Amino acid sequence: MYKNVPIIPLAVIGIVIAAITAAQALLIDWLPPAQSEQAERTFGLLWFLFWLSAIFFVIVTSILVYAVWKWRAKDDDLEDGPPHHGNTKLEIVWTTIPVIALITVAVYGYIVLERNEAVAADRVNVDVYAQQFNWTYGYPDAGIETGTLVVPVDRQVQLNLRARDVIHDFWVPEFGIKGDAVPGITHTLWINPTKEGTYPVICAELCGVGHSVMRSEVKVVSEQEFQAFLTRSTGRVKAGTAAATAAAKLETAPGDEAAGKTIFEAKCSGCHAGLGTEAGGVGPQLKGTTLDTAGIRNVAKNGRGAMPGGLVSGTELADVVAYVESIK
Ligand code: HEC
Ligand SMILES: [Cu+2]
Repeated sequence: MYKNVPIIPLAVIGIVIAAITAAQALLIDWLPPAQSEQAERTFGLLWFLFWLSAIFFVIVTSILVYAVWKWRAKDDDLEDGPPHHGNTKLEIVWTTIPVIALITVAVYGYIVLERNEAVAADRVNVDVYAQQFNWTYGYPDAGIETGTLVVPVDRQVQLNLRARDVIHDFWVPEFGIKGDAVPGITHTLWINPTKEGTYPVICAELCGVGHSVMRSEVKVVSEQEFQAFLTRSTGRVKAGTAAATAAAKLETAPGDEAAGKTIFEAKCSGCHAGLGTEAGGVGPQLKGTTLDTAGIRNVAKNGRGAMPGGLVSGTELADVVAYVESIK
C-alpha cells in the first residue's frame, strides 16, 4: 500500500525544511543564560516544546510542499477532483500520536510548575511594589525599602507582587519566569537564584507612557553580602529622621554624595546638562537653585511640570539629593 509513497522527493524537501528550522533555532541566541533553578526548568520545557513542534512542522510542511508542487491544478482546471473516502489506519495514527504528545507535554509542564513553585522554609520575603514608572522593594522582616532588589544566591526568594496603580509585570529574563502585579491582589513568585550577578528588572506589561523606562536591577549576592546589605540599610533607616514609613525614613536619611553622582548621571543627566551644573538641557540648571533640601527631595521624587516623578526612591533618592545639595 505504501509502494507509491514518493520517499526520495519527500526526504529531500524534509531535509531542507529541517535544516532551515534547526538553523534558526540554533544560530540565534533566543534566551539569556539561565540564572535561577526556575529558568533552567522553564527553558528546558521551552526547548522540549520547540523541538517537538519542529518535528511535526517538518513532517507536515514537507508533505504540503510536495503536494502543492506535484498536484497543482492546471490554470484551466475548474473541476472539484475525484471524491475521497476516509483512511481508518491513517486517522488512528494521526490521532494517537498527537494524543501521546499532548499528554507528555501536560505531564512535563505539570512537573516543572510543581517544582518551580515548591516553597522553601528558609526563603527570603520581599514585597515588590510596581508603580508608574518604577519598582520599589520592601523587606518586611527588616523593615526597609530599596530601589534595587538585592537577594542572596542559592536561597529561595519569595516575591509578593503588588501594584499601586495599573497592571504591571515583573520580569527578570535571566530568572526565566515573570508575574503580573495587579492592583488589589498579591501575586507570588518564587525564585531560586543560582549565580551571583546583576540582572535587569523589566516591566513586561504596557502600563503607560513611561513603560519602556520602567526598569530597575536585581543584585544576586552571597549570603554574607546580603546580611551586610540588610544591616547597612537598617542602620540607614535608624539614622534618618522620624517619619511614618520605612521608605520615607530611607529617603530622608543622610545620602551619599558620590553614589548620588552616579545615579544622577544615569537617571537625570539626560535632561539636566553638565551633571546639573549647566543650563541648556531639557531641565533647568540645578546649580544655583533656590530650593532647600526638602524642596529638592520633593521635585526629585515626585517630579514637577515636564519633569517625571518616580525616577528614584529609597536610598537612591537620598543619595541623589545629597549630590544636588553638593553642587547647589
Ligand atoms: C525628562 C527630563 C528630566 C529628567 C530625567 C529629570 N529632570 Fe529634573 N527637571 C526637568 C524639568 C523640565 C524641570 C523644570 C520643572 C518645572 O518647574 O516645570 C526640572 C526641575 C528639577 C528640579 C527643580 C529645580 C528648581 O530649581 O526648581 C530639580 C531639583 C530636579 N529637576 C532634579 C532632578 C533629579 C535629581 C533628577 C534625576 C532623578 C531629574 N531632575 C531628572 C526635567 C528632568
Ligand atoms: Cu509597568
